[in-house]
Parts: sequence; C-alpha cells; structure tokens
Amino acid sequence: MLKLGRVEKLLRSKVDAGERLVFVLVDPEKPVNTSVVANLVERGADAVLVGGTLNVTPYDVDEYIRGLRAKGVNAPIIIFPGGVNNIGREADAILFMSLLNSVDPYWLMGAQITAAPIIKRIGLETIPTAYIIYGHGGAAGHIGRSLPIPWETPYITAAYALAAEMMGMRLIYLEAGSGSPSAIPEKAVEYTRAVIEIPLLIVGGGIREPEKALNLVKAGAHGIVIGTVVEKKPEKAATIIEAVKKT
Ligand code: 1GP
Repeated sequence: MLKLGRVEKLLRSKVDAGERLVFVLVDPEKPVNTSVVANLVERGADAVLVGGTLNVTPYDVDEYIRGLRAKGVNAPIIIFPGGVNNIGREADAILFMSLLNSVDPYWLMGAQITAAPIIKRIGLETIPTAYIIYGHGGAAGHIGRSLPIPWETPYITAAYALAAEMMGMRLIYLEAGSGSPSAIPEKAVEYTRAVIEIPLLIVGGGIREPEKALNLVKAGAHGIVIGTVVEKKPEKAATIIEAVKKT
C-alpha cells in the first residue's frame, strides 16, 4: 500500500481539485527577504522550495526556514537539495531526487545513500523525484554533470519521465536551469504529460513572465517553479502566481 506523506498528499489534492501549483524557490545563500516570501504565499504560492547549489549548510537552511515560519508562512516548506549539505530538519519535506541525466553516478545514487540515513533520523517526509535537466541547465546542470536534453529534441524528456514513473518516482521536475535564457519548451511538457500518469509534473528555470507560465500550464504542467524573478522582481512574481492560480 502506497503511503504518501502530508505534503505530497496536499499537493496531490490540490492538483486533483483542478488547481495548478506555483512553487517559490529561495536560496539561503542569497536570501530573499522572508516578508517577501510570506507575501507571495499569501497571494497564492502553494509551497516554498529551499534550494541552493553552493555555499549552503543545514544551519543556513534551518535558520532561513525558522525566519519564514516567524513571518507566518503556512504553506509547505520543501527542501530542493543542491547536495547533502542542504538537509535541514526544520522543513516539512524534501524532494528526494535523482538527477536522471547526470553522467556521474554520485548524482544518480551516491548522494542519495549518504542522505537517506540522515533523512530517516530526522524524520523528513521524502517525495521521490526525477530531476531532468534540459537545454541551458545553469549551475545545477554544471555541478550535476548532466548531459542536458538538447533544445531541439523535446521528445527525449518524455522517455526519461516514463522511465522515472516506471521506477516508482512520484514527481517529475523538468529543469532548464536557474536564470536560463529560455524556459522548457511547451513541446517537452506536452510529450511528457502525454505518457505519464503521476500527478506532479513541475517545470522550472527561466520563467519570468505570466504568459510563459500559463503556456506551460496549458501544455500540461501541474506546477511551475519561479526563483530568479522572486529574487529580482517580487511584484512580477506575484503576477505570475496570480495568473496561474486563476487557471
Ligand atoms: C531553478 O527551476 C528553478 O532550479 C528556478 O529557475 O531561477 O530561472 O526561476 P529560475
């Protein structure tokens, strides 16, 4: 019998009810003011992802999360780990990820075996996640030694996602890379959504405009992730959230 955790159940129940999700991504290394994040949650963001690729410790993660809670953030706070150094105990859940198109076994399974006993000990909910890097890839693509899916072959994404689902993963995260000049193409989302059954296909990287976010949702994404726009233009981020939540 499949036992889902509280956060995953909540996200699934929203998707089942026809909602589309917005994840606000923050990096404790260049922290967005916690009041700004609290405001975006009030305006409809469904969850906060706490990420960061370099120079992040569990202490930074926990301190930042305590700051969010002190500001009254009541949406799930989920760790989106850049490595085992991101595992804080204050979060509600962690995306337990494998970077499926990494050429380095460390990012496929090595980091996970180091992380698993720690996660078990601190009792964090895990959401088994396939992380798939597309196009630009950004810092995650470089650090994760990925072989990004080329812009012009979106159909390959679907094969990765299908394999992930067949292996029991329950969330697919298509990543163009933080600050990518373009977001994931809609075709990659369409092809992927057409073959999977799991209800959590999320897309991030390079989403800076409400129109792009809406197109990705129309193409079949259950949710989108916004990071850079939250950091640089929080008002614009709010318009993206409001547009997606109206769909
Ligand atoms: C990065 O997908 C996220 O992991 C968000 O990307 O910073 O480009 O919004 P942006």
